[in-house]
Amino acid sequence: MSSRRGFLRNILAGAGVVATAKVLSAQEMDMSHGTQGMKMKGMKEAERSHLSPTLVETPDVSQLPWRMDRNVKEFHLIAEPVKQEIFPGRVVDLWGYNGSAPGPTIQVTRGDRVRIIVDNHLPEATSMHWHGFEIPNAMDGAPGSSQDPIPPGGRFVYEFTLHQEGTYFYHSHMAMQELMGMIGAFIMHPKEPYKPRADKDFAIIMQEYAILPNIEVPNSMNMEFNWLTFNGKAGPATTPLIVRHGERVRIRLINLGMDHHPIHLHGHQFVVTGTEGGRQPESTWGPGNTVLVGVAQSRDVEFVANNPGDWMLHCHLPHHMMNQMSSMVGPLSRRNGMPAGLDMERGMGMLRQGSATSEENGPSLGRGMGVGSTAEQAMSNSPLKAESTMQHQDMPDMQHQGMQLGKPEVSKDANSVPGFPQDAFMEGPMMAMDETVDKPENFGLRPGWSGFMAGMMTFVRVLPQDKYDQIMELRKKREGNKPMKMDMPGMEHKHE
Ligand SMILES: [Cu+2]
Repeated sequence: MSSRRGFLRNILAGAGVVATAKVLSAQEMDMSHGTQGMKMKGMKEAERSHLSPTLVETPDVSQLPWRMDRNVKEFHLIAEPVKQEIFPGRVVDLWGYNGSAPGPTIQVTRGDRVRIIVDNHLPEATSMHWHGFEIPNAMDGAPGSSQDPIPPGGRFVYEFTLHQEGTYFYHSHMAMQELMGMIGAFIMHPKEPYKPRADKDFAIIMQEYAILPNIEVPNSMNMEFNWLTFNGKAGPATTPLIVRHGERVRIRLINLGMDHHPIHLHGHQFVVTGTEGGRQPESTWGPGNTVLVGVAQSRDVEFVANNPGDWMLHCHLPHHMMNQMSSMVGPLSRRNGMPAGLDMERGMGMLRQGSATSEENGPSLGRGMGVGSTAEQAMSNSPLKAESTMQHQDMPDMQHQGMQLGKPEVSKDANSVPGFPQDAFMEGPMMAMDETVDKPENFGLRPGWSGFMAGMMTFVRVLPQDKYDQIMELRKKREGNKPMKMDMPGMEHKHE
């Protein structure tokens, strides 16, 4: 141990100070640090952009800056507890890197010599695995077999040369820590762009958490996930992917959790051009619109955005298109005749007091010992009380921060239909929060759109030039208004 520490100290002494806290946009990285950037000074931007691959955007996740130490690209990752706002007002305690879960995105170019300093600010040991990397065994980050775990307060410095290309990721190799959020994208660019070149390149990391009402910490043992995220956000808090009509788009989908996710794109056919093992030969490309991204896998899809509009991109597992679902939500929403024995609010996961796992609440929230609630009852509908019309005014308690609370449309005889309601109170005007999630990328979406977005959902917005420019203009303004480092709170105090 002590000899390793000494060895590390030497490396660090040579390395000097680590990366500065500035967050760079993809464009800035291209200009200031891109491997191609130096020798192309003086070239017109348009010419240059055809020679280097498009930098990857990870909406809602920052880019990890680096510094050059002679010929080594040096990054600094800090494993630490983070507060992640996965949904407006829903701040949860996760574990991640440099202030977020997932951690910041790393982008390198094939052939790069890379050094990554990993500090452990967690209260327990961790490890850092480079998923799919063909690197020396000692750098693999497999705890116990290739190295000792990094103790709390400890540091390990990884260094290797990369000869691969593709959508890779880094993650803690401690199983339960993975379920606390500890993953980040690691993109290895080819030296020259693939043909046809992608005009836009995005990465999305999928994660799931079981976080019961009134609780801020995920239950990493629970298999009933009720918060599903793209890049650390549940819809409608996800940030749409903005593309120009006619552009070629690549989306890199990364999954590290307990579930597999069939990701579906509306309005287009795509081809799968890459896996977690890198680029796929073109002979394997066939059209599709849904790709199953299994655990520990990545999938690259590409398509030409030839169909203008705001197109949903989402996991197609119905329960993964929901937020905070706790139990049989639809039938629960009855004032009397609740199959699981509780009222509508609690059934929807809005627990105002008490523990979600208490004897009273647990079974009805679907968190019993494997048996249903003792209050479970037959599914046939009981007649509604005369004054109860399932309308807004009957739910005086249903005031929730940021929601617009429009009325759902239900037919007069709704209550005579077995199974009603299913989505009436879970999707639609009641759940809309357009203003709360307002941001440049959402500009111009249809009013009320947010009431229908939940869980692993976002948009690919295929826009005509003028609307595209409008959003880029708004984005520029927003970025001008706030200091860049705000995006990366974990970095602020960690570097001196
Ligand atoms: Cu899914």
